[in-house]
Amino acid sequence: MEVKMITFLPCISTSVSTPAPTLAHSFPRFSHRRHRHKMSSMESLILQLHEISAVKFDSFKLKSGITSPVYIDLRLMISYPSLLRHISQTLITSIPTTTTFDLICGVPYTALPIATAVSISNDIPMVMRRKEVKDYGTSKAIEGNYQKDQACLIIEDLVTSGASVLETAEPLRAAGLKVTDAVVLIDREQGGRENLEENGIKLHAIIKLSEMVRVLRDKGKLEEETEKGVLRFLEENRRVGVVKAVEKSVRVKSLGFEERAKLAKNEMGNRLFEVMVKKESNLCVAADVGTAKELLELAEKVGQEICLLKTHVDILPDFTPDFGAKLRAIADKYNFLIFEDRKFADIGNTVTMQYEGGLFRILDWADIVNCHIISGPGIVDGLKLKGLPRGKGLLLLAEMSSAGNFAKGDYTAAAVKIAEERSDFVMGFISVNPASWPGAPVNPAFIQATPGVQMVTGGDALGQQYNTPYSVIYDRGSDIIIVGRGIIKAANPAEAAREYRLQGWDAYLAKCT
Ligand code: 5BU
Repeated sequence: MEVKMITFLPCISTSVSTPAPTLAHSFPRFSHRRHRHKMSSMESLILQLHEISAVKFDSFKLKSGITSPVYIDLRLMISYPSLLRHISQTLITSIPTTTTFDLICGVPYTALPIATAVSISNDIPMVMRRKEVKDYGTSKAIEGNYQKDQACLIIEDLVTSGASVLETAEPLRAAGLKVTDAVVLIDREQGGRENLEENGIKLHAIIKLSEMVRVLRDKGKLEEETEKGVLRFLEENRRVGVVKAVEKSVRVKSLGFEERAKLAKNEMGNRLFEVMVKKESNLCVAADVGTAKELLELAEKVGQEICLLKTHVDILPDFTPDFGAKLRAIADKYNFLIFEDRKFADIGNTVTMQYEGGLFRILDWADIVNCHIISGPGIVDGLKLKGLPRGKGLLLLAEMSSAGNFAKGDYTAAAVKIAEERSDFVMGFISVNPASWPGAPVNPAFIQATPGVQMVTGGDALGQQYNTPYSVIYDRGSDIIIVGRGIIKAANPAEAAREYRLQGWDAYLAKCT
């Protein structure tokens, strides 16, 4: 492998005032001289980043699908310790003195070494947000020692839309920490500042992408054409970011659950909306426990927090015919509905028997069931034949949460069409990203319920994919979060359910204001 020798420009002095080892850190406000120092430090940083090829100018296809004339890969900085030191010092000294904080947290993964460098050289305690929450051991989303109400500064390497910062802020806030500020090395100026501001986070950026290209052009590192191309790209994409934000606010200012209850044509759909409003809960717990006994105990524990309890009755080895009546009594006591996640998939005639008969007699005790539409609309007609006269409701699987699933595009659109044509029985959908469906927003009479939810994004070893409550409800346009292991494997499921309920409900309220 070719080893490139790089001479670094001198680092800024590391003799910035190290804060006293008390809690609540802040750094002196910049004087004029300090400002000049900051400018030259920024220029030196830009040149160093360019020199190690952390910033490249060409035509790059980004994750979002758009083609960008600039690509930034800050992961490289870990190979250059003096640059990492320089970055961490510049970041921390650029925070205004008015901003105080007790802890810092880097956004995984690229900003973790920066946060660690800041922590060590400034004696500021750090916490770490897990990207994947373990479902064994402590199942903590936040590692490290902290106390409720401490202020935590988020450290990030690069901000585009601000989504990664928000994904880190969310579990920090859920853990009781205050998050009001984030500091970032490079702001791509594509709506991140505005998005974060909307979510109560002030962004402090060291380098703006437009400044970066100007400096590189001034220092003869960039052709005028390239500079112009990048600035044009930024201008166009800045607008895209703003338009998206506007679209979002128009979309989310749609109806609240109270109004939507009136629109629901299915009786159970109407009831579910009303339960949600009454209990201020859009939380469905997926009760995937080992036995019927445990399931009933769990229902008692989380009953007060939920609007729905989701079951997989065929996993319960101790199922007895009185299971339904026992669960019904708990559901009535806490005012939640029962959703058997049966995922019917056969032809109409067969599902009528599977719904009504067999060992489980689902029709007797489940308020809601769901089905695939793989076999065509006849499956819905079959279930409706049995369910409608008894006031039940049906959710169609329009999307799934698992990686590589085939429920997308035309399949999702077909589910919407079938639902529209049978809205007396179909109350809504299992969905993942209904805000992105063609013709969205979907008819608000339908309820959207989304599995694959945990406090942090990630997945399990078998293809499950997790989004956060906020992103599911606010960004992806769903109504109900379906949470299984995030609650049932928690040390205290009742407390975890409460936390998920509050997060889910806050995200819903944010959509309505
Ligand atoms: P988890 O422990 O939060 O991953 O559980 C998710 C639950 O939702 C589990 O009962 C699944 O069977 C269910 N689920 C899902 O995860 N993804 C889907 O697309 C559908 C259901 Br449909």
